[in-house]
Amino acid sequence: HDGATDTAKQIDGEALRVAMAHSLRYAIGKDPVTATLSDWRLALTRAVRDLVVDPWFAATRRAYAEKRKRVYYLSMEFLIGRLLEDAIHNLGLEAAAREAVAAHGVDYAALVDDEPDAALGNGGLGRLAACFLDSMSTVGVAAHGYGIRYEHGLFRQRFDQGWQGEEPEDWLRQRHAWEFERSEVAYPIGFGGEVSPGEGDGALWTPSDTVLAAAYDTPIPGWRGRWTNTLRLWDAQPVREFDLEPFNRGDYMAAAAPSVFAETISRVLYPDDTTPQGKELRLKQEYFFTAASLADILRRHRAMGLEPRSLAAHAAIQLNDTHPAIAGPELVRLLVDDHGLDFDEAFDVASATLNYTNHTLMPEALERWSTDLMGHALPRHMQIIERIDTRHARETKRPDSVRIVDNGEVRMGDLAFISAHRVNGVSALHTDLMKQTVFAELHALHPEKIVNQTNGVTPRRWLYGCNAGMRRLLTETLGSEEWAADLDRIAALAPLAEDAAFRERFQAIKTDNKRACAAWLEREHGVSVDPTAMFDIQIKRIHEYKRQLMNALETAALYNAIKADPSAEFAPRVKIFGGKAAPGYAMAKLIIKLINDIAATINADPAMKGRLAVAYPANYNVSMAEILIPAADLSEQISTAGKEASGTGNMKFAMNGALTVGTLDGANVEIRDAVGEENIFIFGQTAAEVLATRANGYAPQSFIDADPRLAQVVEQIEAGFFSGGDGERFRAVTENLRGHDWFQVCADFTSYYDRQRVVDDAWAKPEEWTRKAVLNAAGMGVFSSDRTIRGYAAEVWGVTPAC
Ligand code: 26M
Repeated sequence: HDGATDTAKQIDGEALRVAMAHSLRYAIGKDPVTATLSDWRLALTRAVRDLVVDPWFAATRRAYAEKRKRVYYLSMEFLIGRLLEDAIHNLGLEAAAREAVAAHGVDYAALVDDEPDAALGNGGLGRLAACFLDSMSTVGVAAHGYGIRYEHGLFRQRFDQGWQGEEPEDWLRQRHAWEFERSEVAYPIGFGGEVSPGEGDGALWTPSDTVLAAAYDTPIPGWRGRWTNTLRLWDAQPVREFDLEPFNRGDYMAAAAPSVFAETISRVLYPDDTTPQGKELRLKQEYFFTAASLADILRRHRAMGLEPRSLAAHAAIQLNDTHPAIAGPELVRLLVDDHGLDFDEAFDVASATLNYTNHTLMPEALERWSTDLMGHALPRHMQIIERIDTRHARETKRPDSVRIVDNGEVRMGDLAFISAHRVNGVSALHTDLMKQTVFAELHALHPEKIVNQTNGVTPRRWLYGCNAGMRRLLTETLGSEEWAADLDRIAALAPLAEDAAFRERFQAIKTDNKRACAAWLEREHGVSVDPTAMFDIQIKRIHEYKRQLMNALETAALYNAIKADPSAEFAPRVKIFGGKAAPGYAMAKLIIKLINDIAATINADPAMKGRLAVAYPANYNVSMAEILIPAADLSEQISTAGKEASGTGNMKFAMNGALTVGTLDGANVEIRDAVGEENIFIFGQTAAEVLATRANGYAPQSFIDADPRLAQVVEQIEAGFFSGGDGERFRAVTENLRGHDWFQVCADFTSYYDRQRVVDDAWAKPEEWTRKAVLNAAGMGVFSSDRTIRGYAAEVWGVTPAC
């Protein structure tokens, strides 16, 4: 490809101006005289959406005509962020869009910025699903994403005197201009009730409650419109809007009761991304979207004139973690109870069609449902799960080893594993650890099942879209814009790392991005920072295992060191934190407050001017990441080794020319291999060393005693040094540090602090630093999610991409 087969209609600025005027008037119903910024944004969105429709139909027809095997990506979360600019970039419409918007007298940046950030996900898992949608459309995998159309996405975070507060998010208040409502596509989804025996292996399930799953489609255009897929999100609706009888009596609450129950199911995204609470509503959400998706998949399969037993030849279903793992039993139920297959045939079809991606090894994060709850909400599925368990035990001749149903609980990871054709990890290290730990027994029984597919990120959003300066430099250097769909081409930067003139241009782009970021921090968050200082950034969900606490301790120790010796040479730094804590995760919320207290102390000290500053802008989300990542000099990837399955922020930063300070965890290991170990700052224990430390009776206090810099900071926190003399506030933090320190912050602190001083030394040699930065970007080809999707296509799904 070099643009030759692009199917997106080319349209100039004048034509787009006219299209905008037309949508404003006829789709939005507004006169230009009274149109608000949002009206103009909706008008441009409609005009661009219109241009997506033809390539969308073309891809749909082609998939059908070529009888392409289809991929179905089932995910509780799609953290898609804003879509307008992304679509404009993919379709090559930026110049036209800028011209059209300007012609209407509207500011383009403000218009794009007006779009709500669709936060239908918590973090890495949801954002990965969004990158995969973009890549499946770019490489031409015929795919549907299936998920939930949450009315409220991830909560908005605010800080009240440094404490996290949460507010509901409301992205649908201004209607979602990208979606097409499909009122004709709706499936009844049952819950509860009774099961009576049917013919053969079949049964008759009579649910006690039923809701409707109604489809909303968002087209996902790939690069230059060469392929376009669909994201289908399910909205829960009542089968009947309201009961007329109580309404006529005047009991309006009772009349509305059925719609309240139904609509609750798609009301809100659960804000916890590790500890499943075992809440009934969560199970209902999982079953709701999984059952609707499978009904839709089977309907499409049947509509092509195909038999249910041939499903695996025409469809591959990917389960994004265990959240949709009820797909195994549900597919068996449909095939047995509705289509008359016997149980063994049905299970063979299901387990040839389904695949499962694991995203975490942390035992507390693995989903388990009590058999009582499951048996009550999904009685037929509980029967089928027991039968899958029995069959597996019999077939593997290990009746006592792995059991899906164990101790009154259904273990969803084991269910997903056993129901799947392939099971994958998300980085090489994580995949090895899966084989050695959580799935050791199952792996021994099924040694061909586990495969690795290292995560990636879409270079359209995370380089082309968010970093216009780098985009121009790459396009000029590489000769066309095609690097955005073929990121391996970026390797051609490596020799230019030795070219002083090139380095200067590369560095100038970083400086520009930092200036823009500093202006944004000042404008939106009221913090002023020096754009010539090193921007040292840690942005991700707040979790103990990600060790924002270690970064905060190092920040405080650096502060102490500068105070103790004002003439010492430390690199001037701006430490930037971003991220949300689950509302019920007390320790994570306390760490947020500690970071904010340390920030306030440092920022208020005039001696820190030009030397050290800390910024923690509230409400980190995808749009904020798009500002911070291109401005980063240093990327913090400092999790306890063995805990971060992959990480994907690590890839986004390196792509944008940041150097990484990190542990040998998740994909950091592969990033080191790709950029060379002299171009990354690795520190700390390996995964094996972390286990050995624990096994040898870890005593964090001995590490505190051994490093006076750490001891001083812990004592300061205990004395209330950062909190106006309140020595109680962070007791839970310091007691944990001295006592258990589950994530071995103390064991790695010294190595981290010392590595940061090596980072300081590297910063003092700007030419060397930039050389390393160029080599980081040059090594990132392999971390495009296009590579990841081609890997899934070949090794998991058995499909051939069209592009
Ligand atoms: C489960 C049950 C109830 C409520 C919420 C959940 C839940 C939701 C999200 C559990 C885990 C969730 O996400 C985990 C996650 O984001 N994992 C990250 O996945 C990324 C993509 O593979 C990896 O890069 C990260 O390392 C991994 O932490």
